[in-house]
Amino acid sequence: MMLIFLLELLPATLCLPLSLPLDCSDIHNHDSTKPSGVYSIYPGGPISPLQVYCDMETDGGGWTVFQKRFDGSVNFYRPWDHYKKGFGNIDGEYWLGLENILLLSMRKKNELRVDMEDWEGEKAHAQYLSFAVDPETLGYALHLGSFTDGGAGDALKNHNGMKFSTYDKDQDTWENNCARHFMGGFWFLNCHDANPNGLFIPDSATPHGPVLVSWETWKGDDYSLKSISFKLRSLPWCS
Ligand SMILES: [Ca+2]
Repeated sequence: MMLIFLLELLPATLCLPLSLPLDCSDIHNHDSTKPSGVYSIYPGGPISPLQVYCDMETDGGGWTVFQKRFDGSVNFYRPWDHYKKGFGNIDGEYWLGLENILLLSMRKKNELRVDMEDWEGEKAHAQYLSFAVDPETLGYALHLGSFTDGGAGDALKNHNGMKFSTYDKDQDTWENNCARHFMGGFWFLNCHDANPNGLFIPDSATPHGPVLVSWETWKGDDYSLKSISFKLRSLPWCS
């Protein structure tokens, strides 16, 4: 028991040969031929495996996916407790959970990439040099580093520094409730330039207003994206 306890206390910055991966980067760095798919990672220590989808293809691979939408099979209009713990299907659509995202952002320095696709098959992405969230007591506030444009534009610019909100936990800067109004949990301000956890509408031609899965700087806030995914990649720490 004591050994397990001590292992959990080991900081990730000690460059020991790791038998258990903290994230998808560790898996990829150990064996770069591993395909994209579901893997177990251990950001919470050796007795707390976490199933996650690893993107091993995009821009060299090694991405830990924490949000994924592409078929509308999972309801994202959920309460705080669900957004905290995570929900959905790891081999389908899911939200990894704010506690898990916090663990990942505490263990190493990470970059963020958001990949998206429209209904004509066009793709774009946005990338941020760093990504971190605060603990729950500080509202899981979002902290993003410098932006690199992959054609999608910087729709998270105004979300930087915001706390996370759900319909039953309003931490936005609007007098009303953004999460309730725009049908999903996110780092809302008053309210959004991106609504990745909003309503998934398979028909992009049907106008529903800004409750849709949207990225305003690419397609506007009344275009429902065909897919979107948020992924983290840790920076090398033993080079
Ligand atoms: Ca409010």
